[in-house]
Amino acid sequence: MTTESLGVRKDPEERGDLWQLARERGMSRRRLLQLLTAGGTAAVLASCTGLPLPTATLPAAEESSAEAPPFSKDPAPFIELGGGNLEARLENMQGLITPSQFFFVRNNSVSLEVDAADWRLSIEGDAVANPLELTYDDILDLPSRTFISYLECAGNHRSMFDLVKGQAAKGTQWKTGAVSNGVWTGAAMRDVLERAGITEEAVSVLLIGLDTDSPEEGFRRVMPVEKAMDPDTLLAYTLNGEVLPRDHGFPLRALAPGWVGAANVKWLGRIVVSSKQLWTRNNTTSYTLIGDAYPPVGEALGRPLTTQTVKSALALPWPADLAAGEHSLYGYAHSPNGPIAKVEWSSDLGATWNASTLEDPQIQPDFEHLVEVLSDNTFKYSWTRFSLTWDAGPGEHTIMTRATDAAGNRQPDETPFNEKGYLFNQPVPHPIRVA
Ligand SMILES: Nc1nc2c(c(=O)[nH]1)N[C@H]1C(S)=C(S)[C@@H](COP(=O)(O)O)O[C@H]1N2
Ligand SMILES: [Mo]
Repeated sequence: MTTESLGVRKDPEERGDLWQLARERGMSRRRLLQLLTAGGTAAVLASCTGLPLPTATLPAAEESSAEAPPFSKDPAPFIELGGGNLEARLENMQGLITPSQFFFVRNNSVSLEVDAADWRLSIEGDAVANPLELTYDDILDLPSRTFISYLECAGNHRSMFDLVKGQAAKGTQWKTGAVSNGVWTGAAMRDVLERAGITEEAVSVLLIGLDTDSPEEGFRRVMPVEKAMDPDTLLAYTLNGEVLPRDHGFPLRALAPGWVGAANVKWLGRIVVSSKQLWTRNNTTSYTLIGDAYPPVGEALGRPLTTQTVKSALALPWPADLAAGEHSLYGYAHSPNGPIAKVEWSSDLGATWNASTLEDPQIQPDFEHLVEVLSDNTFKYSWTRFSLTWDAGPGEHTIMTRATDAAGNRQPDETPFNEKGYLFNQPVPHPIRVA
């Protein structure tokens, strides 16, 4: 995949490409982000074009109303499931990248409002020699990486335990929209851990969010040191080229490509590096596979989740209503183990399977400019868009899709039940009514 195949480059000013314009005018990424945070696009353009600048330093604390709304984005385009959850409608996504306004949200409490000027990230624990406190600017000053990654809640497809297997699992009844695909920029978590003098004794890295209303003080999730030190595990501060939205963890979140959504801690405030295996609610009773198929590990009631599994879904409403005749249907497939090799589809509940077409990574024009700052692993963690052609006759139908990744992992015929309904990945029979 080369950048040429992604489309013709236009003049950055003409296509409103802030990042490239800023780069051409010699503006540092740090300055760009400061301006974006403080005054949005207008502030960056003013600075690039030499117009008088709004007095923009770091964000002035917004006047906080008595009760902050649970989300900063408009919930209208989403399926609202109650609590802190906004389920994405895959049919809203017209290309590879999920625009922020359609990106799913999963909060155990509410979207926090954090002032970057007061915010600090502390790195502490018995397995760091040099505990640190970093400011937002310190993080922006570190070398950055940019790539596309999907982010999926471990509970995505949970309602299928009930709808498909007739055995309901506890938790938010997501259908297929607790997943989205974004372009992320951040510092490598590894660089920060190394600055703090991480020692050879390190075993567990505990990430703690600033949420105070979540079931335990700060949303916390333990990551093994190997994943924390993976160069692609980020402390992310932009999504789709814009300052990380409040709903997605401003000013800083963890991005753990391929791992369960819960590992991607938002509004990150503390990192504790420990020489012992740590256990908290979120790797003992939550975000843990509990059931007959999953013998308990350590202090957990089952097997703590790590990576997601290979999955696919159609980008259609549930149920979908179509007119009779030939249709091109689209969907998305993803795996934590590299690219998708094939997606098959079945209109007879899996008796026979047909090949679907894997689309080239189509970056929508709005996001094309970001590709220029991308690297070798630009698409490594991206989902894949696929299409199939179906001749729809009147009546009630289902279409199932089944993905196989490059490592040969295929969606299984059966996902064993687990109490909290994580990682359902057997093919989903998508209901379609044809009139
Ligand atoms: N601080 C904090 N981080 C969090 C959560 C949370 O409730 N609080 N939810 C987690 C879960 S369960 C998921 S699936 C992802 C969702 O990320 P998104 O809302 O940006 O899509 O965030 C994770 N990070
Ligand atoms: Mo999640």
